[in-house]
Amino acid sequence: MISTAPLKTSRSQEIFAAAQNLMPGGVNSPVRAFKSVGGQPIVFDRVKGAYIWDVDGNQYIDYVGSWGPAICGHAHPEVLAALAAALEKGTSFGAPCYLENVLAEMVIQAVPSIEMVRFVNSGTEACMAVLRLMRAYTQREKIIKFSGCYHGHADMFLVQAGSGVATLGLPDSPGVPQAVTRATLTAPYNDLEAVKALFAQYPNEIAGVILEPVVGNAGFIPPDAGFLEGLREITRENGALLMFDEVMTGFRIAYGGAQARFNITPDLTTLGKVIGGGLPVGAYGGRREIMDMVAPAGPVYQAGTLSGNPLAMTAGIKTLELLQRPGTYDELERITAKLSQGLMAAAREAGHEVCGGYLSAMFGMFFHPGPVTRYEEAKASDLEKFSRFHRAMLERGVYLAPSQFEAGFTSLAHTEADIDRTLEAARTVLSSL
Ligand code: KE4
Repeated sequence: MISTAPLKTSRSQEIFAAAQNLMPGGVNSPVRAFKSVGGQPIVFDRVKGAYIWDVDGNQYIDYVGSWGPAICGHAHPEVLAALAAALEKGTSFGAPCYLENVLAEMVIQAVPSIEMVRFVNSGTEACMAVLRLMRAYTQREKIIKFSGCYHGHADMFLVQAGSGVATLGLPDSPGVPQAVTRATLTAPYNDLEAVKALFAQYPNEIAGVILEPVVGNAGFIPPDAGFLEGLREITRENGALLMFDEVMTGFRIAYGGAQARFNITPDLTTLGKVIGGGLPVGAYGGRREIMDMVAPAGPVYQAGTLSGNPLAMTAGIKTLELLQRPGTYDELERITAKLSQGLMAAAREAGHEVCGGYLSAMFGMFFHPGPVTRYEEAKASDLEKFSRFHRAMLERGVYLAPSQFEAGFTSLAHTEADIDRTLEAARTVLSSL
């Protein structure tokens, strides 16, 4: 049954209260604590398809999708069946396994920039490793990232990062040595002149540029026309590398990622989320001459106990097989367009100034007259109104990402009826927000 206000959350409250004595903030990842939207964080019990249920039995239409992995719908029967079979053979080998070849070949065939790939266990690990590789290959130390972009929680990226860092207002987390962040330069997203200026200021010192080709960690912010092409040209002119962090956009914006959709070939790419089908997988890959530097083929060290484990490989393989089915991305684009356009129309009809949009199965909306082309503008949106919107939608059975500085995610399991029900709830909420 889809929830209606007010939510019964007594069991969530009980469990969350106990959790706060066991784990920092009661969570294992900050954004889950609802700090930026306020109100009682929800403790969940199970997921299936487009839905998620909390421990009080409330059902929600889920637009978080575990932050990206659930693009085929949660607990897809074919993924579960493949995992059940794989479980019979054990959970981890810590040794080469054929399934790693299978997923590696699928990723290499799908992603234009990847000639060779290394699997790790999270997006953070992938971004950490690829940065080490960029520095080793170029023998330069500085990197350029963009304010509001999030590349996991490794020290060198926690400079004007997005996602939970933005949510918590921790532009430079305590504990991050200045010596580390000194080599991290930042520019506003969509600002090519700022990037050119940094290269002019630090000639021959910048190993490369790392970015989310479509931003999902400052809210949803797509690249301006020419931005990605401009970065490709500037990095080439300066002997620097271009790295697309496609942990979120990979296999979501298109089967080949944002780089396929925008027809840009970066030197290196990171992946995560979808390629694990809900189990812990990250990956980095790119040109063979660069990847050949990674141990044990080359001197750049990186390792991981559970990297390439058979369960995660199995879930990833089955998920990509499902995504290869004809019409998948047309359907994702169609259902997401209806949702995104419907949400903004409902907001405008209720007199709210909003902007936003969607690309394939990723969407976002700011309470801001627009345009929002960079994090600085996103921060100027009406965050308080977003918090009220989020809570009211939750009480009507719609689970949106609990922060303005996140994106929304649809899946192949979201139906017309789910979208209609979401828009009906939005019209009710927005008319009295
Ligand atoms: P993980 O270490 O969380 O697997 O990946 C880090 C990462 C790297 N790059 C991009 C573009 C990402 O979006 C992420 C992680 N995304 C967040 C959601 N904005 C994960 C959710 C969370 O932190 O709980």
